[in-house]
Amino acid sequence: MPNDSSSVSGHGQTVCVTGAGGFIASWIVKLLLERGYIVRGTLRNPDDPKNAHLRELEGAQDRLTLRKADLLDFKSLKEAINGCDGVFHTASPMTDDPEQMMEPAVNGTKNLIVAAAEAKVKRVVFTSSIGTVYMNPTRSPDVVVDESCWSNLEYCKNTKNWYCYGKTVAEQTAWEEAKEKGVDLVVVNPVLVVGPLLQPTVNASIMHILKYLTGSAKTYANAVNAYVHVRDVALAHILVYETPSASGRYLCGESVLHRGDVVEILAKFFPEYPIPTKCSDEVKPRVKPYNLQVDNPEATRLGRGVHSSETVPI
Ligand SMILES: NC(=O)c1ccc[n+]([C@@H]2O[C@H](COP(=O)([O-])OP(=O)(O)OC[C@H]3O[C@@H](n4cnc5c(N)ncnc54)[C@H](OP(=O)(O)O)[C@@H]3O)[C@@H](O)[C@H]2O)c1
Ligand SMILES: *[C@@H]1O[C@H](CO)[C@@H](O)[C@H](O)[C@H]1NC(C)=O
Ligand SMILES: CC(=O)N[C@H]1CO[C@H](CO)[C@@H](O)[C@@H]1O
Repeated sequence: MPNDSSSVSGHGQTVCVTGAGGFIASWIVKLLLERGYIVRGTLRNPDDPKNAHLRELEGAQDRLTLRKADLLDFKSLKEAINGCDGVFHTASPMTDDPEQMMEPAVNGTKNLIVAAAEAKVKRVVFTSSIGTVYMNPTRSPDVVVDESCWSNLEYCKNTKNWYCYGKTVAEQTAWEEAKEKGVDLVVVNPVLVVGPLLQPTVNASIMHILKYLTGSAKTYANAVNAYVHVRDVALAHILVYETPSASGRYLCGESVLHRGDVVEILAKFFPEYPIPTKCSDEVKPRVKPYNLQVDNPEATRLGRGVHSSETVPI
């Protein structure tokens, strides 16, 4: 979008993106560079070839620097954030192993907010998840899932859903710490994110689709997920950063699909691939889609629901 007047909205501002080489973060970095921002990306290992794509992005040569930082190393975070106007905190483990999940997600987020407070940044945008919103077995099916919903920690624990547990505690920690330290925090809660990869390595949410194309999944689950395009997620992060009145949480989702619908879409676009046609659960009734709030006026104003030209979920 080089001719778009918004393409220079970031002119002169320096922002930090944590975990810059990840699936979503790489798109955030790309769009920030397109909009004229000076970007500092943090990585645990800047020299790892899996991060080389960042240096190839348009504008990267002049306006992207990569810093080594670990979420559990406060000093490294502080150094990366010092001098920044804003921070996009996207780095997080995506795993159901509680030992790998909790400390980087929770202590790391706390470190990040404290470092942002000390550096007096104008705003922190935190990448949370639908996982902090919808894990609640007592919600009745007709209730609209929106930004007011919170996952039930006991339920996450009992179902060993440590990713949702960790993200929920991390988001709660972010809110508490931001309030205490006077940090302007805005949260984006994406649903399952799909779309083109900028990075060379496969990531967890891409695996969700890829397993149906490679033949490694012989059947599909009797399950429902909400999906959103990665470019829309990246844009939502930037719009909540740029909109002074933005506050609170922003669910970022487009459609709610049964896995049967997903494999049908894939089969239409990729008939040559071994896409499963059978559900793994032929006994229970087909799980019903949940009622996701995708078009509240505030978020629409911020550009959520901006549809990309590429809507194929791969
Ligand atoms: N993909 C989805 O469907 C989805 C949906 C909702 C929310 N989210 C959230 O979006 C964010 C990014 O997800 P993604 O899909 O882009 O995942 P991803 O590609 O796996 O990226 C995650 C990034 O976090 C970094 N990271 C992981 N553990 C870390 C640690 N201990 N210290 C420092 N950095 C660490 C990784 O850096 P290294 O290269 O150093 O490993 C990686 O760059 C996460 O916060 C995730 O919870 C994702
Ligand atoms: C993480 O935070 C908990 C609770 O504040 C603390 O007990 C633990 O030592 C911290 N871990 C690290 C690695 O900082
Ligand atoms: C499932 C999977 O392959 N996850 C990978 C997602 O990407 C990060 C690095 O960006 C890897 O560390 C994960 O193993």
